[in-house]
Amino acid sequence: MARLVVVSNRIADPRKTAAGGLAVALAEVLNNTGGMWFGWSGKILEQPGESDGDVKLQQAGAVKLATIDLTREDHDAYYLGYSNGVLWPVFHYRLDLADFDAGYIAGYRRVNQLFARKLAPLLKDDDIIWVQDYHLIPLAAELRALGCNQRIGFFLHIPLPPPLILAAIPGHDWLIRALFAYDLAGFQSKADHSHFSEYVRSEAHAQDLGEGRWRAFNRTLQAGAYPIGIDVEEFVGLTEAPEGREMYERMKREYSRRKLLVGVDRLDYSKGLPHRMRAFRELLARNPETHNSATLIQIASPSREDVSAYSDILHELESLCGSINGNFGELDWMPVRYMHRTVARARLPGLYRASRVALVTPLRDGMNLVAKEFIAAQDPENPGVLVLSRFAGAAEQLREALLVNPYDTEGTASAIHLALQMPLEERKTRHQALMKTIQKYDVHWWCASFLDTLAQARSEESGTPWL
Ligand code: ADQ
Repeated sequence: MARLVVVSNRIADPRKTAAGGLAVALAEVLNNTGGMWFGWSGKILEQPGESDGDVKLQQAGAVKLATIDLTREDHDAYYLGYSNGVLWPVFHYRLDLADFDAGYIAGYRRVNQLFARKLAPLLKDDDIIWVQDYHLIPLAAELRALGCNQRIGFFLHIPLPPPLILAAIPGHDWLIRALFAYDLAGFQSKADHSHFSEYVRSEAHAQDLGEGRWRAFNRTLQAGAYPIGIDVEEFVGLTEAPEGREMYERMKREYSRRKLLVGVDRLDYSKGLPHRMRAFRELLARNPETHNSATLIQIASPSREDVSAYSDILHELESLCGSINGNFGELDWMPVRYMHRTVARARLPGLYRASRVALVTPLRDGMNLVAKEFIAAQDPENPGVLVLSRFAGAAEQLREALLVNPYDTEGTASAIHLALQMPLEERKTRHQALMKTIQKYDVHWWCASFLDTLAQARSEESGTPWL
């Protein structure tokens, strides 16, 4: 079996349970193949001119962890600038939030070259390389330029927008050309995959070879949709573990007279948090019987606080929660409990299970794993209801959720109302169907289906005509 090498911006130590489903699933494959995980250490070198340093190698069970440090200048241009100031907003359809500073792309290219330079000497000829996410789109092209001929796959965890949005990025043609250095490019949804197909057909004049294969820039690329899942078994296990149970009991005790609604997100403008609050406010305004009987717990973990669009969303959310509580709250009831923090992973399932409704209403999301975790944590005999944005990748699979348009405040409020009142039988039927889907398409399916295709996919040419 060939060795798997995973490359991502940050790496997670697979021995730590806090690492989450993706790290656990990747660790499993990495373990089986004695693989390696390569990425940024998270450390920033403050002194200008400090060397880009050596690769730090660490053994975590059968898996080798290889990390490098970044200089402040590189980190700011590559990570804050190009990755999170250009690619993240544009790929989430937010051209208004993109900052096309010309210096960023040079930093992005520099760090991808650095990754390639540090990784290449560690590779064996028959390794299979799997690159994760938007930070590293040109990595395969940089590796090819150094003579690496291994099979290389790429998976995009965030959405890919339609061609006319993508084309707003100066240098968009360079980015997509760089994708052709891979043997396989995977997307979260059929919609994202079809945006890719439309782009390469219309902008790159690629030849359609059928079944997701494209020919352009003297290369052949296989593309497809590989929706990511969660480790359902692991999550059900966490629900039944002492910490999960304890959290569940506590929430049930605390909210015994009320129905709980829950939202769990990174504090990111793509997650539609202010829109969600406005829909909840509408629910309270239109349905007086919900006063005193429904409480929304919103947990938003701090994220990318040194990018300015993120501090704006924080203030907007705080002010909306404050005004809802101010206008509707009673001495013994606060409609919204908002917490700006991360909840320990072991406690999330208890919170999900104690909630009657989950609000997963992003304006755009590659997939959204919270939706799947909520389903996995429910009691099948008395399950809660998932209110899900049609603009989350997960909506393509989770058809039995209550699908909403988060921009439609009244429509979302009505769906929340419906969810709060849904009879047990309907809740059970919907939950059964949703559970079946997340079990079938779990994280192990995701890993295996991507890697099986990658093992078959091979571009017919090597060389580097695209750089
Ligand atoms: P994210 O945007 O980070 O990921 P998501 O999939 O919703 O989004 O969540 C990732 C994980 O973080 C989940 O396991 C969740 O439980 C956890 N999490 C989120 N907020 C938390 C909080 N406040 N406290 C504790 N844990 C929290 C990107 C894409 C997604 C895609 C994933 C995986 O944006 O669309 O689903 O990658 O591909």
